[in-house]
Amino acid sequence: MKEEELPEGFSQRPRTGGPERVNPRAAGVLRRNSIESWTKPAPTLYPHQWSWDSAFIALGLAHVDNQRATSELETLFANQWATGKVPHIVFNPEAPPRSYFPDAERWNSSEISEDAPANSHTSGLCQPPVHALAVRRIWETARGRDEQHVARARRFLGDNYPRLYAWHRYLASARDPEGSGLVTIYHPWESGTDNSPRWDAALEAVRVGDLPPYTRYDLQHVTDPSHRPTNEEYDRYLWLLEHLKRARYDEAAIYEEHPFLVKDVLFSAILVAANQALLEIAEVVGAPEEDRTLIEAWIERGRAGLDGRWDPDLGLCLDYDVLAGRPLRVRTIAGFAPLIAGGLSNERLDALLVTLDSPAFAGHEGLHRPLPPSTSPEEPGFHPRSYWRGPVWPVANWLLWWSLIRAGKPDRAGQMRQETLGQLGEGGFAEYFEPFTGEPLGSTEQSWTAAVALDMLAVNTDGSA
Ligand code: 9WN
Repeated sequence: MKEEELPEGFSQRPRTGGPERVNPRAAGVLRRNSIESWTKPAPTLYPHQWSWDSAFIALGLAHVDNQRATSELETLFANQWATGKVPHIVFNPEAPPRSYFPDAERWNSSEISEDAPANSHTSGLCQPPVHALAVRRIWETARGRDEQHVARARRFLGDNYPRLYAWHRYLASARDPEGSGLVTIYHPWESGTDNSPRWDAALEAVRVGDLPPYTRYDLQHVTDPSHRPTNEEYDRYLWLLEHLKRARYDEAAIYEEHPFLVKDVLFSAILVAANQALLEIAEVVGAPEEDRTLIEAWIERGRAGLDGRWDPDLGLCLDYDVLAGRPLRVRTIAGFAPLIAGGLSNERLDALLVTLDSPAFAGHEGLHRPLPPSTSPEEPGFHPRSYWRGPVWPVANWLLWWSLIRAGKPDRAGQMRQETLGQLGEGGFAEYFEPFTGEPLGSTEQSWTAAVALDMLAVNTDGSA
């Protein structure tokens, strides 16, 4: 059942009462953060284009302004590397000086690597591949509208299918030389869950050497520095960047000597879900049969890889430290990866639902709302106010909500939606929320928070748009 139709464009009539009132405000956040063809993740903290933020933003925009949703992704994909990698940041030349660090100069990717786009500046990392999910949403929301809309969306799919395919092929090959079905990340920033305790053990093993001096600018944009990663974490983040530069961003060289190589289960699960979307897109554009066969193989391999990382005692899936040769045994929302990848046995699905509603997550006593903290409050690394160490992230709730619908659990999905929208109605479109008080933290007016609200409001209970 649709809550209600969203009016065209951004100018929407304000509503009152209930979670639905987030709708016009959500569209307003995206409008205010919008810069020509793309959207800043937040007004000041993040002044450039971020990869997975843009994918979520496009997903939300698909319900409001389908054409603007396509330009969001086109802008990002125009900066794809020759290897197929979609960079995690595309730098905005108009951003105020000293507004974000590491900046384009520190990454220096177009100078260092022939694979980087020559006429723009990007980071040398990537982020989880949510993009195909957004492209599919653009198609779903265009279908059934006038011919012009449908034709434009079909063209967009045709133009972007090869880019998506190259992106997924890069992840399935350069990032998985072992053929394990799991993606290797080179930096916690690639996971999108930067300072999660998932990475503590692997990061501790990284010895920081002679690090060129730097100044953090992120701390100017938050009310309390303890919400952001610590200086020690930043030193390690910057040291890993120096390593990547020394390897000239060359995949084989990185794999030889990089001190942080981790199989990320959340990233890998998103790739499986994105490959399912890519299969549907391949169908629409009439892609060659061999592409589809390969995509199907990636899906199967990804699910098998996740299956191999299942921890029956925790009822969760665990990341794997390639260099140390051991699983990273920390309970975080990433552990729900198999739910996102889909195709589960009833037994595995039930086990995941039990964990989700257990005291380790959404069933923890004293939570402001029954929403899963990013890190389990039962973990020693939990911190209720620090970034990915405990706060509730609406974008993570979206991933679980959407996966629950796909898993045939509409009631549990409905509760997740209701609580998430309720939280936003109460605290606004913050980047993340304190799990025990519901206090909004990090950046206010965070674009992807607004975008997932738009999607949650517009999508039917069976997941169709
Ligand atoms: C580093 C933009 C990004 C998100 C990430 C989130 C945070 C950056 C930072 O902000 O990361 O990439 O400076 O902390 O962790 O998921 O894409 O919103």
